Amino acid sequence: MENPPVGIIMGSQSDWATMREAATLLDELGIAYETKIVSAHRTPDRLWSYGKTAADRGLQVIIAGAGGAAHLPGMMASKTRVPVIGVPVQTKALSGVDSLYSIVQMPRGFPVATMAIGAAGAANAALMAAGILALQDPALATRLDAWRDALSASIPEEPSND
Ligand code: RP5
Repeated sequence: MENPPVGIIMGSQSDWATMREAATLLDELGIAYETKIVSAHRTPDRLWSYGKTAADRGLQVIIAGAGGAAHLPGMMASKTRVPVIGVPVQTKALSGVDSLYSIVQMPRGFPVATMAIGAAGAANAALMAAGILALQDPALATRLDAWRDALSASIPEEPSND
């Protein structure tokens, strides 16, 4: 799709193993997206131009994952009014608490909707994006409701010994 509604961006190729969880869920829900490596530290000009053009290109939600000194989601939020959902990538040294703290504590005026650390956070970022888009898209709302119902139905009422 030429102008997808969702952008999945990440600070490094090494983040893709985590951010793929978001992509997989968007695929399941039939939501088009683009994926880009955009580093706040290594490619600041790329970050600048991505943020500057995001709204005009038709992006409606940006999912931004980064680890360590994870400035990407916050910097992106400072460059665009398109809602940014931040995913703290789990790190080896500090288990992703560094990523979480780098993303979550934004100053007033430039919010980042921060998810859980790691794969669950990436998946939830996609579901959050779906919920936002579903506000204006009844067919997507139906698919999202069905996805949620299926998840609920898959949870057994009692624990098993297997
Ligand atoms: C961050 O540094 C990236 O988001 C990544 O999580 C972390 C490590 O990057 P690599 O050294 O693996 O490229 O900018």
